[in-house]
Amino acid sequence: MDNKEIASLFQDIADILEIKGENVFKIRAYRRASSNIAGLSRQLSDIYHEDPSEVSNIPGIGKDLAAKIAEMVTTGHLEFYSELAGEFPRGFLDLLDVGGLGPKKLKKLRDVLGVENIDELEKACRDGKVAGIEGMGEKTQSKLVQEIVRIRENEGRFLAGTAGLLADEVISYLSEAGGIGKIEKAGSLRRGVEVVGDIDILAWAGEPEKAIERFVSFPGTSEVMARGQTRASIRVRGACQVDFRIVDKQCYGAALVYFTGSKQHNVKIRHIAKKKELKLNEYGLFTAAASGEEKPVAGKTEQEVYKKLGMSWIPPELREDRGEVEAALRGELPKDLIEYGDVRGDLHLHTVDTDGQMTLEQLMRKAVEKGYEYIAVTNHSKLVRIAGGMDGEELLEHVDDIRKVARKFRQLKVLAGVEVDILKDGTLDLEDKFLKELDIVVAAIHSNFSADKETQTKRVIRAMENRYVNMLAHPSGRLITKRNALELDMDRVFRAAAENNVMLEINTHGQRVDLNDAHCMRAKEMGARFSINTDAHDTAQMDGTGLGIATARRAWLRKKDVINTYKFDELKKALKR
Ligand code: DGT
Ligand code: CA
Ligand code: CA
Repeated sequence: MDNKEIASLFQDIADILEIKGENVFKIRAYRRASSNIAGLSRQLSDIYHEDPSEVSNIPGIGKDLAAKIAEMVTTGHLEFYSELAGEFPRGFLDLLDVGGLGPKKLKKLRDVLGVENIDELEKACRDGKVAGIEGMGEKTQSKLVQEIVRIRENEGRFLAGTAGLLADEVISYLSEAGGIGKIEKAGSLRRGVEVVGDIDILAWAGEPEKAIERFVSFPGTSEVMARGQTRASIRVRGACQVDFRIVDKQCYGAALVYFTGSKQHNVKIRHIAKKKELKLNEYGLFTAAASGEEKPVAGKTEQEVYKKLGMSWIPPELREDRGEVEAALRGELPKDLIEYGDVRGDLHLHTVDTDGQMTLEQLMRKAVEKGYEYIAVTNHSKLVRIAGGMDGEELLEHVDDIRKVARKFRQLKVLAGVEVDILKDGTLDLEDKFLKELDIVVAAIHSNFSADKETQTKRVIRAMENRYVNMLAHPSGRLITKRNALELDMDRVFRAAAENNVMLEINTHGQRVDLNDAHCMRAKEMGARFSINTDAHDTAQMDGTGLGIATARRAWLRKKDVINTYKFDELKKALKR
């Protein structure tokens, strides 16, 4: 277990102890330990394996907690937690994931209304019983309903970031065996949707039975849900479903169009085919039966199918029936749509100097490896205590460090920046005299999530009006499976971004994807520009730009809409305020 997981488990324990009504000092000890662990610059497992006695020298970690940490880093498990969790009915502790529902409220809901799971919570809200509880009210109740709606929407669905990695694993497992002609992702995953229902994989193969046999024996398969000669479905690790289909080489393109979807897009192009007296299905494009014998017109490649339908090839991310078919028929698809290789640098990155896991040197080495032209180091400001946020003086020293390390990487331009917190009233967590020393200022909200729409909108706009702010990070504030977006008048936010030349982030973290595609489309209409950033805390996360580019493509963004596709000189100009 890494520090993040251990810190989060200690938080959970504190929550559970609070629900149980245990001693406040004990609860506080877990919270303090959790926050200290989150701020550590070294992994507990490394510390432990070097010298076990060192663990209890960490502030806030006594003998008892040190023993628990030892158990976690050696076994990946904590018996004490399992026992605690076992005292509650199934589904009850899941309620802690409902945004806005801390242990205090949860305890009350259980004591007063007997709520033990999400269904009961939903019923209690809909019956108006929650509003009647002391300290909750109508507003809490309606927020809880919104949270439950979000949770239900995502039930049985998976973050594309996670599903994409699994899909890649399955594909390379299948390819390793040989005998596969072509293989790729289809469905929502290929269209770059941020949350997917399942994984679809399409291939052509010389001996389909063999490929199917290998597929159903993918390590991690917990269930073979369906199995035929050319198609099969498995469930992996008790969670995500993977559909695999094998088609003939001759109709691979038509099948890929069909299984990429979306359904609405398919309906639209089938209709176009009909108008041309053709028939389109997963086997190909044919002359319609009415005109006699069915003859194949196209099918081997997607390009060919679209061409015979009288349009140019449509990028998968656009296939949502949002006007792409009409545009393709007119030959008016965006010509300079952003491409996967277009990003020249990442402008939102964290190091061990606050809550990241990588050193400045590791970050820069990784950036060079990736062929980046520039990067920005943007650690947290002081408000985010749990992340070891810096005050102004600490930040200036950090800037010196950044510049010093950067000298070793001559091929890389390094921007010394900060991710500064937007305070409750829209002022910033650091004074202008510090901000003006930086190459780039990224502003973000990490507190007061529940302010009403007017307050929240004014807060964000005020922050963007600060002349040192260059970018608004994860603007909507949503965490797909954990928290609804902030209440914001997005049109006003986007307009202010355009007017103040503040870039809007497309944060590529799988849990965020923020802004999302619909927001990007709207913001572009209002004249805003964007930056696709990973917000990486370790070097592996720096590889995550793909999901952000997919999102940008889904929003029809062109290269020029996204500033971190610019050459460094142009980037500097774009950041000028
Ligand atoms: P998901 O899995 O819910 O995230 O979304 P998709 O789009 O991946 O949907 P899925 O896995 O059910 O099917 C994959 C593609 O296959 C879908 O995008 C279009 C095609 N498809 C599946 N069923 C139908 C259908 O009944 N009609 C049409 N036109 N296409 C279908
Ligand atoms: Ca799918
Ligand atoms: Ca499917």
